[in-house]
Amino acid sequence: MQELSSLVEQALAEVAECAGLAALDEVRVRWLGKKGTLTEQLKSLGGLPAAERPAAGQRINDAKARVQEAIEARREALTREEIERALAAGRIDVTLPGRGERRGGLHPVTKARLRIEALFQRAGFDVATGPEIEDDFHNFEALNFPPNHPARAMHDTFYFPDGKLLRTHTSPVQIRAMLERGAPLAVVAPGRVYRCDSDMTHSPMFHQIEGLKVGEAVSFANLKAMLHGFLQAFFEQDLAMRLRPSYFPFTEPSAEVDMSCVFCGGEGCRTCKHTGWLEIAGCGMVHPNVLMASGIDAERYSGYAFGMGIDRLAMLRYGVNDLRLFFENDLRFLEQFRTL
Ligand code: 2U9
Repeated sequence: MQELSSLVEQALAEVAECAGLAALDEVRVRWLGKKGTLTEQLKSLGGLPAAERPAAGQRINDAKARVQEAIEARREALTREEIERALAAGRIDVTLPGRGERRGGLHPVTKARLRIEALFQRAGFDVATGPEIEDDFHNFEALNFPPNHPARAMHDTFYFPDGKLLRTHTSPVQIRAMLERGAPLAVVAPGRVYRCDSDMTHSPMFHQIEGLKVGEAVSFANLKAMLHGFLQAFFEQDLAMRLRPSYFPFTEPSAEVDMSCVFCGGEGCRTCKHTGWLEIAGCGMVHPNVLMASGIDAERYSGYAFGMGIDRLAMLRYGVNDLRLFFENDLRFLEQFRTL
């Protein structure tokens, strides 16, 4: 009896001293395991007189239960301590500043578009946008393309089964603007346009910006001055500009716009194919049929219009020699425009 209670005290002292779960388990095995000190006590019961065995067995089992209980309590305490330690070690200070993720940049075509828009806004133009899925009226008919006219074939249109189409130019935006706002009016319409055409220098989707000014004495001279001023501002250099007669169904007269080469200044180089000139835009006086289709009195009002490719303007301004670079989204290319 005396011996058992001193064994229990010794076991409890060892349990209390355990500093970790592994040590605690060693103590458990030493006292309560198959060959543990207290378990061995039960085995020695056989040496007692039969009358004493039940009481002695009871005392030994009580002793084992006390030690078992102490081990469980200690295990719980140690586990909690371990969790506390792990939490303290892994604590995240949410008030620390971030790691400085690098900021992204705008796509060069977007940069060019914003720059062009800002220049025209400064000259009194509003920026207008419209749907990329259009109908025949806004994309062709109102722009004086007669049905089955060969000029429609020039546009290599993507059609939907229901007769709708992907706009081949941003001109329908300006038809909508005239129908909604009437004259006088000055808008630029930037956006994606689509033509079923793809090679080294043509993408089936490209970006255009068109301008339209309608008013009471809008002249071809006004058009020429606006375009020349725009090109010099956009390229930030003195440029020569020339017009060559052309044909578009929606303008009359019509012209192609060339500017002196921004790379060689007109001397002749690879970019301008040794001509000294770069084709940069198309323009003309809005055809009276177009004004009338848009509800504008063509006797009272005249208008000029122009169109140019934003991708091409971006290539020339940023010195990009391959159109496809704009559509591949290769970060090694795009990162060079982060701060531009
Ligand atoms: C309305 C009336 C007239 C817009 C114009 C051009 C000439 C032109 C091309 C330039 C390069 C398209 O991107 S490109 O391939 N554009 O040559 N565009 S006049 O004339 C309009 C527009 C809207 C209501």
